Amino acid sequence: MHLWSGKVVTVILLLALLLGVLYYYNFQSYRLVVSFEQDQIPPEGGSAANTVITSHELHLVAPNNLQYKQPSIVQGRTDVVTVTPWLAPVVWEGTFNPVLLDSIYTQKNITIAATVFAVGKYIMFLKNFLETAEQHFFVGFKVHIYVFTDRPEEVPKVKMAAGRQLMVHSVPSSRRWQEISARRMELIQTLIEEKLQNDVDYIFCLDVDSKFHGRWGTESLGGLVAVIHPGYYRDDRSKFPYERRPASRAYVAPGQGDFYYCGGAFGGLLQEVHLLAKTCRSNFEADAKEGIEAAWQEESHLNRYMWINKPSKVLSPEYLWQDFKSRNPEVHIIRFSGVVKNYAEIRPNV
Ligand code: UD2
Repeated sequence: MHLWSGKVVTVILLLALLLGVLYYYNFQSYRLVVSFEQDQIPPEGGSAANTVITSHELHLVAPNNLQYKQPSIVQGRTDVVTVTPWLAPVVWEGTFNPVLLDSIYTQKNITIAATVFAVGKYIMFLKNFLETAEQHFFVGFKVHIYVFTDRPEEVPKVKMAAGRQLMVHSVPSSRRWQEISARRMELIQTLIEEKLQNDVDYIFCLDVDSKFHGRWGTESLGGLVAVIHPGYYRDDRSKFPYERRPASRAYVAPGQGDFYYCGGAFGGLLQEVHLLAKTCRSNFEADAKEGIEAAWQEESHLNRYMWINKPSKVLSPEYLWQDFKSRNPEVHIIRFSGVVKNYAEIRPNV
């Protein structure tokens, strides 16, 4: 009898212990989620991929003493469209308040990565790119610039502000410019997987033969961010240089597609850009196995991707103009633009 009641007590104690463990486990996971949302600090060991969406994208907290111009919903830009049909903002000068946005994102303590490829003679563009990035690209924020080059010894020394860093990665050269340009997707995918997961919140992938002229900052942050190509934004989509062969994985059929986006600038949250790079790379490689190279290499694959996976923020051509074009009246400011270059002189092939 005594032995039997002892066993009952042991079973009850074990059950109580089990319930206690279960309760603690549930409570802990709840606490981690809630505390992260409140404090905007990732739970220890939590990857940026899990945490960024809740903190950086959905919860925008402004300092309560900030003074700024009253916003209006009846006055503003009327000469351009500022929202896509899927309700993503299209960023033009005059549609955002930089002081308000910077104060919101400063509190989040974010880090922004940028990738830039300078292979072969394209190294000549790097100095200007880096120097102007110091003046205009996310000034006052933590910025990590990743340079990919086959000439690491020729990377210029550019003085960078506190919190800004330059990382140089060696990559092989190629005899075809098309391959250099297209291989960027693979290298961006690998960089994110191997180096950036826990250090960076957002990433932008930019062409090196370009320079900054005006602010490119927190207004450009978003989940998946695309830039409208300056050469086609007034055209009918039948004129867009999409890949038109159905056999290619970059194919966009006549009558389809939203805008024509640049291959020279895109970005967003780390996990979104990872998915984009991985998908474009695998489609590019699958095409190559069948002897197909899309009309504009990875730019064609990016356009196909962005048609299916709508960007959550679209940057106007202010964010990638071309120096050989005169400025159109709706473009109030040129923030970043491609320099004029002699293709025959700088590319390894024509
Ligand atoms: C367009 C796109 C570019 C890419 C390409 C199609 C814009 C402004 N540019 O530009 O991003 O999608 O079409 O493949 O949207 N590079 C080197 N060394 C080379 C060749 C290229 O480093 O020998 C790198 C460099 O970072 C350069 C980028 O690849 O900025 C794109 O090459 P490009 O500028 O020659 O391509 P382009 O002008 O046809």
